[in-house]
Amino acid sequence: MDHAAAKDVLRQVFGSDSDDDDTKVAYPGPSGLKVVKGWLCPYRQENLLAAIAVEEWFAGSANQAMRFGGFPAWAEDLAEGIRSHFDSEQLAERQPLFDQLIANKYRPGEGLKPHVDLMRFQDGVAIVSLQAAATLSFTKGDRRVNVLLLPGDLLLLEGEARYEWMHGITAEASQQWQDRRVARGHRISVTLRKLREDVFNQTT
Ligand SMILES: O=C(O)CCC(=O)C(=O)O
Repeated sequence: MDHAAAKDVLRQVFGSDSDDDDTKVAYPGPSGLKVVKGWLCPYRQENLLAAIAVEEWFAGSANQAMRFGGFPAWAEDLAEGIRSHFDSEQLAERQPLFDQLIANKYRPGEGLKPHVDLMRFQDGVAIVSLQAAATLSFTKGDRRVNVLLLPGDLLLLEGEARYEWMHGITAEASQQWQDRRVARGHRISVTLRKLREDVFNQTT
């Protein structure tokens, strides 16, 4: 997404194209849920999308790609950039920080079933959001917290947010977020996780 397109998304969602808010947002609700808004500038988003395109993961009708270990160099760089944003010291020092990558491609209106990430993965999950806005809904019983993700945002899940709340995306052409509808576009996300050591040892 070029800079003008990124500003269009911001204008559409916020009625303003100001993109200088790079604060880390902690949401009421699940502890351990954090969004680093505008983590990737439009230039870096563009480079990341170009690197993903080179992988040809989404050739044909594929809408998901999964890699274990042996990340391409761009994904190693991406992972290292995330490290300092985790709160726990253990995550800040984990080597490697991640060994599994999933890239998901959503067409406008496509959703993601609410789920808790599989227990075979350790704590500390990161999701990089690209190309279009989407609202990720976190639910626990009758509690619900909607998190708007814009292109370039980084979502971090630790502790309660990772283990006790489900997250998913409603399958709607536009989603309600606060007092407005946010149109869905073609979106790509990159999820990074690390297998538990005991699971890793069984599979290698
Ligand atoms: O696309 C997203 O933002 C969420 C991805 C996700 O939850 C997953 O890959 O398990």
